[in-house]
Amino acid sequence: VIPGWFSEISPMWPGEAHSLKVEKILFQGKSEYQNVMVFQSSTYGKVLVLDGVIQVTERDECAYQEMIVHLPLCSIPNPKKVLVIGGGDGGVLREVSRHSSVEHIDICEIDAMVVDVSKQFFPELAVGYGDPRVSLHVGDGVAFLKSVDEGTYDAIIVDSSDPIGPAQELFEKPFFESVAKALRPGGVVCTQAESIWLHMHIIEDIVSVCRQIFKGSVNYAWTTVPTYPSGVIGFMLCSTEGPQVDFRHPVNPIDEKDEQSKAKEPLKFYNSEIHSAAFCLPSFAKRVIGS
Ligand code: AAT
Repeated sequence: VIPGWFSEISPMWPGEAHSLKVEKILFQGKSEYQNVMVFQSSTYGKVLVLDGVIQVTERDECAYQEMIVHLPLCSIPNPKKVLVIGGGDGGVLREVSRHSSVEHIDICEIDAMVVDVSKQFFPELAVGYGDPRVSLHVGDGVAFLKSVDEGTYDAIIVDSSDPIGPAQELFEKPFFESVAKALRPGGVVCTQAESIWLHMHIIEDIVSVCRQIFKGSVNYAWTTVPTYPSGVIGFMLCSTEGPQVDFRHPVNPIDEKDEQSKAKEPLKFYNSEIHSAAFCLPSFAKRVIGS
């Protein structure tokens, strides 16, 4: 450990630890679920850390939040009801609200401290809570989904932390079964699905579970996020039986009109070309995941 630097150390990426220079620690607390820390870094803006793992930095959050939202929502016509699991910082909400077809957004985040800290230190993420279509539910995503009526959502976005700690069950088969039930026919889910450089075994398990459960499409996509372990992170995208979804060819491009009507900052990362490109996998990953 280098004095004055934050190093991200975890058994999920043994033998390596990405480090950021710390200018100032802004918040340290312990919630019912995890240790919460916010610091000002020298080169990535403010950083949110949960149990020692980087969740968001101001500089590169766009690459993750825009992709985890627009990959699923641009793949179906007219998404109306959307559920977000995790994502307490509000960044995913900010992106969902760019879609003018959306009528209602539920978010189920387990940790109220993440929501409060984001409102205090990350106004550009927490701005997502200002949309009147949003309802916040503080609780476990697994339990929340069990209480949802069948066929409720057009899209479910699982913006979850890593499978050590409160997010563990969000990577398991029963959870994916309840996701599939909560979706309408031809509805879509996009889940945080770790790194092809570090977690091929986890990805392989998720893919095999999803192939059993989702009778529409099952695809893996990825993006670059410099402050996530190995600098890349992926998403599992699946659709339920019903109207066919071709994730590689977005049918609902996000256009200027949608963005301007909400007076938002323009998209920084996502566009239709990067959408299609995100599904092209390196050969070593393609061999395990399939196409
Ligand atoms: N958009 C920021 C990226 C995240 S945040 C993940 C969120 O999931 C956290 O706020 C955490 O409190 C919440 N969470 C964890 N478990 C549950 C659960 N069971 N139900 C609801 N919310 C939960 C992801 C960062 C990825 C890091 C990659 N190394």
